[in-house]
Amino acid sequence: MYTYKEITGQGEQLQKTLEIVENLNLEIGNVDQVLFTGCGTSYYIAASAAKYFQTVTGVFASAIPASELFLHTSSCIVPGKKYLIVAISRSGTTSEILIALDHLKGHADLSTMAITCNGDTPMATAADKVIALDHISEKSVVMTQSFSNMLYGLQVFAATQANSTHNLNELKQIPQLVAEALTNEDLTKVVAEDLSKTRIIFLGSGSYNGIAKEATLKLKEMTQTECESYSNLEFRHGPISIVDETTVVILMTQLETADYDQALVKDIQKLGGCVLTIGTTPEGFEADHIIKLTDEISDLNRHGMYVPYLQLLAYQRAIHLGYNPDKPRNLTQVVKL
Ligand code: F1P
Repeated sequence: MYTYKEITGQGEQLQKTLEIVENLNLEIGNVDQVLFTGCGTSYYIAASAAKYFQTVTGVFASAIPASELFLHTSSCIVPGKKYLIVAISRSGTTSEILIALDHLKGHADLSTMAITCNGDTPMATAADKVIALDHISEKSVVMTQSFSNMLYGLQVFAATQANSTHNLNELKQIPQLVAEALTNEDLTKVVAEDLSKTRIIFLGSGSYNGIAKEATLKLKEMTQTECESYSNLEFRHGPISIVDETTVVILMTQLETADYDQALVKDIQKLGGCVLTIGTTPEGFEADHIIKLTDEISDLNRHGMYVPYLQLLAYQRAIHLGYNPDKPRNLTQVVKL
């Protein structure tokens, strides 16, 4: 199963990504807005990367699905503003991203940067600057290492733009921590293999919301389970009505949201739902299952550590259900229009 190998072998690849991005000269100059874009998993990278970039650099950043950039340009681009478009694609050949880059040329004052796992593609050629992570050559249809490495690469990019030694030093610890993370696979199996839970919800807030969305996509792609994701407290505003004893909520916790997260866990449990938390939690925090991550890395830089658990959970459920995660239904590595 190459999907399994790609999920569990991420630490080494992240180290290589760090070295590549640190050694590139990626000065972006003065821009009003950085617009991160991609499709599917690559769009979810954009969602997390944009929030991270804005927090670390103070430059306004947002994420837009690539198709929106050419279908609804004026809702994404303000005339007269200067943009950096960051195009994200594992393959570098997805139709929407190529159409968007071509379309925007005439519509905005912009420069472009691509991040991809294939530096020799139309997207890389079209962009002014490229982060080429050619060491990631995934066989799996579903994106695993490519998600974690492109997101991590963009975090290192943001920290170097901001000259932020503190953030960079924390990010440098991530490859080793990820390599050590998956030693106990039972931590996710307890939820993945519980088939009495048929409704699965992923919650993450801030720059973790893109990861919650990606976790949902991984589970859908590998198991065709209908699942949902929300920003943590948004879950209370309607979606919580679906909670019952068949529901499991996987909640990404951070130290700065812990009090709110604890109250949310209790509310879900009161309705019969089960909660697995992944993240940093203070002493005394209660949930049905807890995967506790180190708090030596701040909330801002810990993303890479959550990802393998969420990918593994989808993989384990697929195996338990008798599906082949290497051959997901109705999917191809690249979608072309
Ligand atoms: C993006 C993508 C994947 C999805 C599927 C089809 O590809 O939409 O997220 O899982 O395999 O392609 P890319 O633009 O990053 O190559």
